[in-house]
Amino acid sequence: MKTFFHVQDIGDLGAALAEAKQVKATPFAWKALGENKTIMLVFFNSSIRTRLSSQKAALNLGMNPIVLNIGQDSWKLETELGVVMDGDKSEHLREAIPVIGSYCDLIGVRSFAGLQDRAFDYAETILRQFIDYSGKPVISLESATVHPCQAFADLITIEEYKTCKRPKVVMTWAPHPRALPQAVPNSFAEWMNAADVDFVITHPKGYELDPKFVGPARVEYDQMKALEGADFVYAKNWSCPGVSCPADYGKILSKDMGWVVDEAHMAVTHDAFFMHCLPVRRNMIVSDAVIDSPRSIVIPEAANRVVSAQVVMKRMLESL
Ligand code: AN0
Ligand code: CP
Repeated sequence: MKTFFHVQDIGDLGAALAEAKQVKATPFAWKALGENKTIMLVFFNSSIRTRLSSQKAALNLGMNPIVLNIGQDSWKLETELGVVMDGDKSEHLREAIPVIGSYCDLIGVRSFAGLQDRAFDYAETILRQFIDYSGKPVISLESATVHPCQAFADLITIEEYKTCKRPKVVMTWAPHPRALPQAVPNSFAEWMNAADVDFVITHPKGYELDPKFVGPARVEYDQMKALEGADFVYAKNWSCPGVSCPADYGKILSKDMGWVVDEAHMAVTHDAFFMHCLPVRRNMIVSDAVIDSPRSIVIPEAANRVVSAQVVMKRMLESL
């Protein structure tokens, strides 16, 4: 595997889930695979889970992780081509990426959407440069439009907790005070469409995700109707994807607190499990009662981030 970006990169999902189960049961069985190998984890944005789970996954495989926080302990990097670099950016990605690539065997990159320019974000302009200029396999650790390590961990978690063959999984938008990217809902939709689940997306009008991620999923604008009979409720905020109105890209269109997932919402489900990728704002996205309930699986979901990262790194090491 040379890139981990879309669900297709992992190939057959049944095989990937079986491998995840094996990796979870015997995490240290491939210690020799990563010997004398280095992964560079490049962060343009904050993280707890991605940073720590990626380092842990690398260590489980016997690999050396190095973390680089851009702009804090590195030079500030220019990302756009053709600009006169007379501002605060000291170096261009065009030099920095091949240099980083020369020090490692694999690269992981976290680079959120800027939410200013839809075309720049949806072309994955920064991640593409890492793929093109590093000469090394590249993992998206949440880039402008996707968060595949999260979606893979979510799928592993659903597989572990489901009690019927084809569970109903509902992804619901929820309010948030800041404009957030669409990467998490885009990837979750992409992975759920590829998995054997009954998948429904619910959000207020104007929050339609890009059709290439929605695929054949059902979209239901009535949140309560969508949640009826759900086995899993996956909450997430996202800003306007700018599909029907490009001028609204990255904007907050609603702060309707009626969408906060509380006990009244969970009551119409099939005793659903509650999921969220974290970090989560309590009583904005989900009520204390729901996230503290025994049906909340946000912690095991986060724990599975080590498993998804380890399967991806293992496959990349095997194909070096
Ligand atoms: C980020 C987002 O919504 O994309 C990261 C989630 C994993 N969330 C925040 O910035 C709060
Ligand atoms: N879920 C997730 O990616 O969390 P972090 O932003 O803390 O890495």
